Amino acid sequence: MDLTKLSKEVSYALRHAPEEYGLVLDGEGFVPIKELLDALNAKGEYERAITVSDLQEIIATSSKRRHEIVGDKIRALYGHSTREIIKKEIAKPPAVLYHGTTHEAAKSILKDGLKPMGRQRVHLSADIDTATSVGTRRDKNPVILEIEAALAFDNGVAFYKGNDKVWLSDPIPSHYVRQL
Ligand code: HQG
Repeated sequence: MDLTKLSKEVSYALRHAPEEYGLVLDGEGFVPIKELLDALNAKGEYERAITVSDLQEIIATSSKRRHEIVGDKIRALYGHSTREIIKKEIAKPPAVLYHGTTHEAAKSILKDGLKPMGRQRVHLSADIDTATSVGTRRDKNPVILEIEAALAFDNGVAFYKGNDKVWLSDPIPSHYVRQL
């Protein structure tokens, strides 16, 4: 079983295109596991039927905690681009968070601030290593930005927890951002 392919398809369905799978995310981004499995299996693109154990395995073995199972439901923890904004609990962030990006994007961010771009919220990293691996997706020598997260939060910018390494936020004005 190609678990990487499955993980990518689950992310695609739960973050970006639930309607392509006949799924409707609830307010917190959950769908019934059975509906997801039925939709994946109806396409018949895997060597055998996908089971709940396959979903548990991608969650248990992935280096990033992207999905969460609670009871008989599953959701993506971050990354959404669907029109309906997924409800997340506001949480106080640590003093600083990081964002790894390209040289070109960094220039705009230092001028205009961090924007969600194609997703519902800005994505931030809890540490420099995580920000570096996020940035390396697009630039082999990424720029690391440091965000004064607690100060921005105290001044009214909402932050939300994705997982232990990934934080989400509303747009962040540039005066909270500096290049390391
Ligand atoms: C940039 C992956 C110009 C921003 C990762 C980024 C992460 C601006 C791009 C998660 C800008 C958006 C999210 C501005 C922001 N002007 N560019 N004002 N503000 N940007 O992919 O944070 O493996 O939507 O710097 O690891 O790169 O999929 O966000 O380059 O955790 O689980 O706009 O996705 O996780 O790109 O990555 P993205 P991201 P997974």
